[in-house]
Amino acid sequence: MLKGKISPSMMCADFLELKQCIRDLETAGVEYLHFDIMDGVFVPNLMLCNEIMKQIRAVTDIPFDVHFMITQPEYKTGWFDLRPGDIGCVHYEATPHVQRALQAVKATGATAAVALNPATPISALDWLVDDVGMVLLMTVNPGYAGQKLIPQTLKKISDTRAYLDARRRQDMILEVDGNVSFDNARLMRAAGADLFVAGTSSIFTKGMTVADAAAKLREAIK
Ligand code: S6P
Ligand code: MG
Repeated sequence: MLKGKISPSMMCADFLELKQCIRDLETAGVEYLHFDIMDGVFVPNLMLCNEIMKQIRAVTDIPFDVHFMITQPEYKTGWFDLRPGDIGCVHYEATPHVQRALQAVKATGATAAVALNPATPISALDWLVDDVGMVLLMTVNPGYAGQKLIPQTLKKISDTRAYLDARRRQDMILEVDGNVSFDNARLMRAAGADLFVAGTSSIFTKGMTVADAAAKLREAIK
C-alpha cells in the first residue's frame, strides 16, 4: 500500500489569506495542492483558473494536482501550466476522446490521471489502466465543496483497489475527492485510497488551524 498523502482543495481556502494559507500548508507538509477547474458545462459551477495557479506556483514548490471538470479536455489541458511532478486529471465522462486527453497531459511531463464520477462503473478503466498513473474516484458528484459522501462509493474504493491489484497495478495512486472528513478518511484509507483531497470537511474545517486539522487527517490516513 502506498503512503497516505494529502492534497488540499484550494477552492476551499480563504482567498484573502492565500499566501499565509500556502505557508501553513507547507509547514503541515502536504504533498500536493488540488486545483478544481470547472467550466460551468461539465459541472454546474465555475471555479479556479490558470492565473491563480501561476500566482501560487510563484510562491511554492508543492506539486499541483489539477482536477479538470471541463468538457473536451483534450483541447484545453494545454492552456494550463502542468509540469513534471504534477498530476493532471481528466474525467472519463467529459469526452469521447479521453485517451487523447491523457496523451495531452502526458506530453507536459505530468502524471496523467482519470477521474470517475460516482455512477461511472470501474470497467471504464479497462482500456485506460496502462495509460494512467492515478485514478480519482469522486465520492460526491463533482461541482461543489461541502457535500455529503455518497455511501456506496466506499465499496467502490475497495472494488477499485481490488481491480488494480488484479492487474498488478499496486503502484497506481488511488485518489478520493468529496467529503473526506476525518472519519470518512479513515474508512477510505481502510478501503485502499492513498491520496486524499482535503476540503471543508478536514483541512479547512472552520474554527480549526490548518496545522491541527492536517495532523488529525494524517492520523486518520496513516
Ligand atoms: C468537487 C471538487 C472537490 C472539492 C472538495 C471539497 O467537485 O472536485 O475537489 O473541492 O471535495 O472538499 P469537501 O471536504 O468540502 O467535500
Ligand atoms: Mg476536486
